Amino acid sequence: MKLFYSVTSPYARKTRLLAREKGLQDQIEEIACNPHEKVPGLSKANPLGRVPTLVLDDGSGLFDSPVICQYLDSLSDTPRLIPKSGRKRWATLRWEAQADGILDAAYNSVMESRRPRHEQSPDWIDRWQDEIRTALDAIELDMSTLPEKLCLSHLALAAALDYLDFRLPDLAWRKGRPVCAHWYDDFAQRPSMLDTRLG
Ligand SMILES: N[C@@H](CCC(=O)N[C@@H](CS)C(=O)NCC(=O)O)C(=O)O
Repeated sequence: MKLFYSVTSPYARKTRLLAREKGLQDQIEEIACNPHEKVPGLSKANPLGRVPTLVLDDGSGLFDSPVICQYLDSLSDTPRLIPKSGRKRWATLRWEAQADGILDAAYNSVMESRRPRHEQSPDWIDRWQDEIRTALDAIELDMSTLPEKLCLSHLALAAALDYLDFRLPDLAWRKGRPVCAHWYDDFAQRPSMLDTRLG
């Protein structure tokens, strides 16, 4: 398998974290690229030209990051990082969707702020950043529901929080959210996190 990723993509980071936590990294050739440029082989596997894109051994492409996570998780049962059924499964996928929603708002806000100033919409940037703050406040209250056992919920949340540190440090997400901050600072020391640092 081949994984197209970029070193700054938090969505790709989530899939790379999952691959490492499952011990699959030796089965995946990671190809670093810039999806904003022409990348040989990427659009054939993913007509949207985005990362992450996983290319299977038969040449077919899988995207986006939630689909790649489901696929990689299905390859082995030890450890299973997405519960197969029941309430735990939906809770895990909800954590992922919430973290990905934070990423969507953060990514949009970063992209918008890179446009020429006269083309930017401060209203949209405010709206996206408000979404992030509201979601983080909800997460702070929900931290006790994060499962003890490692699963996709943790990986998605960590990928989102680290992206905020990386791209939106002025948002100061830790302020007023001590439970989440304490959890993240500990989680960030995992080898999978250190091995996939954004940059
Ligand atoms: N929902 C997608 C988002 C993927 C995405 O937006 N990736 C960005 C990089 S962080 C990208 O490839 N952007 C290039 C483009 O849109 O042309 C996922 O979860 O994989």
